[in-house]
Formats: sequence, structure tokens, C-alpha cells
Amino acid sequence: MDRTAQLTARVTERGIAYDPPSAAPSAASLHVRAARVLAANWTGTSTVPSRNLYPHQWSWDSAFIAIGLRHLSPLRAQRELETLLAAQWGDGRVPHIVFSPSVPLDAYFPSPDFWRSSSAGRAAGAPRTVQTSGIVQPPVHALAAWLVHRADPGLSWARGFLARVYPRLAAWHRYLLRRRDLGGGGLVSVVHPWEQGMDNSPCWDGPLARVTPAPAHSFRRADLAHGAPTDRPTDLDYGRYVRLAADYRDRGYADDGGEFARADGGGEFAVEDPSFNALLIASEHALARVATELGAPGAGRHARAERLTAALVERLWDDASGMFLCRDLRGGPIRERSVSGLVPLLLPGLPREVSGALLSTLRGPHFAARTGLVPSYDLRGPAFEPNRYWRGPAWFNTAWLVERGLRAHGEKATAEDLRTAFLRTAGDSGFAEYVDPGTGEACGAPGFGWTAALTLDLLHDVDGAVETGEEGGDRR
Ligand code: 9WN
Repeated sequence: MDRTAQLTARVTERGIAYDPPSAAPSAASLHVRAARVLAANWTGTSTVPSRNLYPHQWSWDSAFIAIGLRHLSPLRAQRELETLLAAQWGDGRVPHIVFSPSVPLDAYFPSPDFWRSSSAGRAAGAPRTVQTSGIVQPPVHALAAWLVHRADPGLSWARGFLARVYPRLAAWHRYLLRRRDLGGGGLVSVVHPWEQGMDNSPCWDGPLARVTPAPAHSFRRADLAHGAPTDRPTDLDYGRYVRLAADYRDRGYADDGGEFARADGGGEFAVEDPSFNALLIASEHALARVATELGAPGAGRHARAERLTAALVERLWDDASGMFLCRDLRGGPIRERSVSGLVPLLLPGLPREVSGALLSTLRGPHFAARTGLVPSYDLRGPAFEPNRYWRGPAWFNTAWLVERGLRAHGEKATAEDLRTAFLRTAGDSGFAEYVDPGTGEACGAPGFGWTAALTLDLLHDVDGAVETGEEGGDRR
């Protein structure tokens, strides 16, 4: 029996509940369909998020994809991460896109000739032989590497997987902690909405309003050839994304360190984001485990993760909203509720009153959607749109993070409801990129990489609270 058949048999054997409308697929067929998506998106060295809309390798997509792939092929999961990390820059940053040389330039914008990584990024140590973007995405990678190792430790040791990825992951975290603490309070800032991953969130409307958009005639969007304009960011927002990226490129992708807070320092956009920082904390705990596994001391990393958790609460917690908020380094707290502010539930080391309030907010009127998934933005917010990119739709990676967070806090029944909603909607939508949170209608790209991968993870790692603390459990 090959591995897929074995896993399918195991799913069937365990009788994993799948509670769909009438003629719904079984868990076993869901597994097979998800595996097919990942096979179709596999390039031989990594997995594209979508063959049409995103035909290259994306950073946080690959981390989520590896987390699911480990159930199908631990070898492919290891390769996924190794391919990404091979494109790491000398300063430690892991680029948000690694471009495939075999894909035509006009298939995705901004293309390699926009980023010009090997020339504009030379001082920052961009690789010469592979073309990449110059910005980053959330650091889910150490967490992914740890989970991938745990899926098949024998293979991992035989290939020296952990020993090879550890120094790269450590350099990645070092880059973020040393070069991106732009606010000087211990947290990492993103300098572009694409870095945070929830590109078009209403949270960015305020900071983006300061940015003069690049003129529409100066670039050609490729996304509208594959996505409905009503689902995608507007041209005005795109012009601002392009301006920010071009300015960063023209500064040689240099980071301004603690200078940003000064009026004359850095670029126009710098935001401390709860989800980005929570993922860094979860990954720092995972890196501590990797270090210990390799025989190196890991306690320092756990301690650093705890300090970061304290900084996250101190700087971004908002009692009145019952959730974390983003902080604009120029304008202060951003008073919009986004799923980003719920993602820190992933961290077991939160003060108990914080995790309790997060659970209430999750179940309350701003986030309790009819599909049972978690909307990307406040259902009652002024900017809510059920179909437009990150302005309301439900995404599957954030649902997975919240599901794991619920388990980390012992909220098994709510986690189980979310897991059921995830599996049902992922299957019914054809593993869509995202869905309308009220109806479950599929939006964006079909056959989306992380939707399929995280479906596999929730099928196979049923009780898996991600190990994101030293000992687990909330603080009193
Ligand atoms: C820009 C690939 C990426 C995801 C992001 C998502 C979207 C790109 C785009 O697609 O961003 O990076 O062109 O809109 O917002 O989270 O990583 O799936």
C-alpha cells in the first residue's frame, strides 16, 4: 500500500467526523482531493499557491503547505522549506516570493524585473542566481520545520534536515528582531501590507492614505486576468502597494532600525501587527525545540518568546475591543477589528484575562459568522465586504491558526466546531483561496495550496494543539 492509500485507510479507520450537507464527501475522499490539489501545484521543488493567480513560491504559503504536506510526503515537505530557505538573503530576510525562471514575466505582477533583487538588493545580500522579491511575509517557517521534523524524525535525521535549516531559521529571526524593531519597543514592524499577508485589510487604510499612489499607467496588474475585480484590491490600493515597494527597492531594501519613529526616518508605512508578531513568537518557541533536539541550549529562545509575548500584550492589547489591535508607528493604535487580532490565541502563555476576552470576542457579534469560519474583518465594521480581499471573507490559514489556538487553551468543543466548518467549506468550495463568511461561496483562486494542505492537517492531526509554549497553559 502506498503512503496515500495508507493514510486514507487510517482516516477511514479513525472514523473522523465529517458532517456535511447530504451527499458530502467522506474524510477519505477529502484527503484524496486535497492531495490532488497539492500534486497539481507541485513544481518539483516547491508548491505554488495557485497555478494561475500565484505561479511562483510564496513564503508563508510554503510554510502552511509544508505543515499539510508532512502528512502526504515528509520528503516533499522538507524540500518545500529547503527551497524557500535557499533563497534567503545575506542579511537573514526570507523573501516573500521566490520566482520561478520558467514562468513568463507577465504571468504575475510585480515580476522579477520590478524587484531587481540581485542588483537593488546587493548590499543586503540578495542571492545572485535566484530572483526574489525584497519584502518578507509572516515567520511561520520554524513552526513548520519543527512540525515537519516531528512527522518523520527518521527521515529528518537521515537527511540532516534540522541541522541544515536551523542556522537559516535563526538568521531569519535575528533579521526580524534586530532590523525590524522599528518602533523600539521589542516588536517587529512590517513595511508593506504584503508583508503582513492580509494585503487589503481595512487596518491598512489609514497608514496607506499617506502614500502617494504610483500612476496607474506605470504598471500592469496581472491579477485581474484571473480574479474578479470586485474580489481584488482596487487600482488605487494597488498604486500604493507599488509605490511602497518601489521606494523600498530604491533605498536598496535597507531597514532603518530604530530611526523610523523619527519624522524623517524610513518609509511611509510601518505597522506593528499582532498576527505577524504572534507567529514569530510561536516560531521562536519552535526554534527553541529545534535547538534542544540538536543538542544546543533552547531555554534562551523560550525566554525571548516570553518577553515578546509580554511586549505584544503591552503594546497591542486593547481591553475595550477585547482583542489585539495593529499599531501604526506614525498614527498610534488602528481601531479596526481584524482576524489578525485573534491570531495570538495561538500562544498558550497569554495572561488568562487576555485569552478569556479573546474567546468572548471570537464568539461575539463581530466574528461569529454563519459558516462557522472566522471572517478576516469585523462583520459589523464600516469597511466590511464579504467578497473583497481580506476585507471580510474567511481564509483557511487563519481558521487553522484559531483552531489550533482554541485547542491550546483547552476549548475542545469550539475547536471541533471550527474544524468541522473548515473541512466542510474547504471541500465544498473546491479548496478555494477564501470564501464569503456568511454563505461559504468560493472566491479567489480554486485549488489553493494552503487550503488543501491545512485540510490534510486537520484531517490527520485531529487533537494537535501546536506546541507554542515552554510548558503550555495560560498565565494567571
Ligand atoms: C501578494 C499568495 C499570496 C498570499 C497573501 C495573499 C496574496 C499576493 C497578491 O497571495 O498576496 O503577496 O498578489 O495579492 O494576500 O497572503 O501569501 O497566496
